[in-house]
Amino acid sequence: MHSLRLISSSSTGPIYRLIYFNLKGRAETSRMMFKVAGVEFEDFRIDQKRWAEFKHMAPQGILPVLEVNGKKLPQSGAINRYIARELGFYGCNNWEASRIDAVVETIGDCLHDLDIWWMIRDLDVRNKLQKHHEGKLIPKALARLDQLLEENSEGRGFLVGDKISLADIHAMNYIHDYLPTLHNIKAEDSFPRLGDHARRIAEVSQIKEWIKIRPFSKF
Ligand SMILES: N[C@@H](CCC(=O)N[C@@H](CS)C(=O)NCC(=O)O)C(=O)O
Repeated sequence: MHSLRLISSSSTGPIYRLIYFNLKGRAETSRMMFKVAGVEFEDFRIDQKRWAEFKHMAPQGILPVLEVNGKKLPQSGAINRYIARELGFYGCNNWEASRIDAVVETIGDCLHDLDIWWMIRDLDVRNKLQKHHEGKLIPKALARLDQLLEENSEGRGFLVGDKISLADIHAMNYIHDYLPTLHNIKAEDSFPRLGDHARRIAEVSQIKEWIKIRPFSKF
């Protein structure tokens, strides 16, 4: 993305630029970690209509890309973990980091399936897959998340350990945004503990403020 304008920062830390479309999608968890940590980053959004001009500059021809002092990192999972490690959202030890991974992977199972669904053009197949996804896969994934939550402080605190992590923010985005918007599913109807967790995370002051002011996008 070298042709994009240079950014400046008054801080002495790394200069971060997160490049994505005007979507929450695969970048919102990263954005929220920056916000909660109070670390400056450039939230660079490419107009999808102009994507062809920029695509060749993205390392894998896809977004998001995180630039750290001009170096480019692709893949949202890697970006999330990089930010989580740098800014303290990846637990206190290897065990906690791996439990955080377990949460992210549980959500990843659903998102992977969603990717396949998006690509299917045959309406009949698409509807069948959607029914399976919403009727079977999502409830199973929510039950697994609920169990992970219950195993940590009986579900009254965070998903892992005793402070907010990548797991909490990622799960909140999935439950708070993806499920109601894309599937018309309210997790709290069947899993009140998970719904309560998402509500509490969305109430964290920096997240609450960001949700209020962030650029509008449906997904
Ligand atoms: N596994 C990648 C997938 C990235 C991906 O598919 N990004 C989409 C937007 S959500 C994209 O860049 N599409 C444009 C294209 O493929 O040209 C990740 O998680 O970052």
